[in-house]
Amino acid sequence: MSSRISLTRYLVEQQREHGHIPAQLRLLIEVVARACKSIAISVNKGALGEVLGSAASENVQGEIQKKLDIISNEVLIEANEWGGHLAAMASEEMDSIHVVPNRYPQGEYLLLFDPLDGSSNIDVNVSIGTIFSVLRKVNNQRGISEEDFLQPGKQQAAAGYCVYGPQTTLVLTVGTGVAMFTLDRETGSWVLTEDQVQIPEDTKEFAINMSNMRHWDAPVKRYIDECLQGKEGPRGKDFNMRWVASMVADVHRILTRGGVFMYPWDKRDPDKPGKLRLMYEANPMAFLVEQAGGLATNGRQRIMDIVPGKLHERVAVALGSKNEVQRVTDYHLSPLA
Ligand code: P6P
Repeated sequence: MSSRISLTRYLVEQQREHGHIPAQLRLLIEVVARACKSIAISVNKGALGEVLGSAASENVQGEIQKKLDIISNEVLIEANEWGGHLAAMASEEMDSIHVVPNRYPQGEYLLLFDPLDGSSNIDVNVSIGTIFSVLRKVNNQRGISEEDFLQPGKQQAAAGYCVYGPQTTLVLTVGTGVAMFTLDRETGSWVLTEDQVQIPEDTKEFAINMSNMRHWDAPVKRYIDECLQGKEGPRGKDFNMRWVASMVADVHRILTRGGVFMYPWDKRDPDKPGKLRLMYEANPMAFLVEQAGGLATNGRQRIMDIVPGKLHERVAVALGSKNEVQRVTDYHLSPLA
């Protein structure tokens, strides 16, 4: 069996080859990876761990928090506070940023995360995941504030997710391609199982919540309708549909075999650009998808070019196989006469 490459060795070799991973960033990634292992253990216990069901609280999004949402958030906060690699953290589950307490040294990075994405799937034993995004602290003059986080996704230093599914898999980019690490439960180590992941430019598989069709705007309706017409229609091929309702699981499938994922604007909430969050869902996934040769737009512009106005900003998302996302974007930019 070829020698197994651990996460640590991968990061050391990326640093050697690209001079791309300063020690603080390497520590950050290893700490987050270790926190994901702890979360995986809690998730895998399910009913045996008394961690299923809802907590008696809501998050800033107005969503009922699951017990595991809160547990996962606390695991990530506690794992990252003391290391000296971070200045502050932001989470889907917290109204405002969490600045590293004065008793610990402050570092160069900002960490954002959705500690447990897809949590509506927890109680029904369907894959869920942790999504994280890493930014650099750009203003060294003063204390950290929310404004320091409001950077476009193209400024991310690293991004990734951990999917808690049949396998527990960590997927990571530091800007030199996408690598996948599978958790070896016997040794507790992350083992490199895919490197330089590439998304096929074409696909026959789309992921969207079809029950929202009546709420979509015309370009999205046109794109999906053409897919549904199959080989007799303008696309000249039949399409398949998947919707896990867990972004991590849908994106992992797309990174693995191609596809297009969409959560578009819809008229139920016309003032909201979309359901998904820019900073800790769309941006990290967009970084990964682009690093794997795909595209990620909000229907009109590259997601990673969007300058955020607020921490919990939402965005419409179309990401995945390059030629399909380009088509969706073209339909938005040059609608039928
Ligand atoms: P719906 C999970 O709540 C999430 O944020 C994403 O992981 C997922 O893609 C989407 O929402 C599912 O939304 O409306 O289909 O339940």
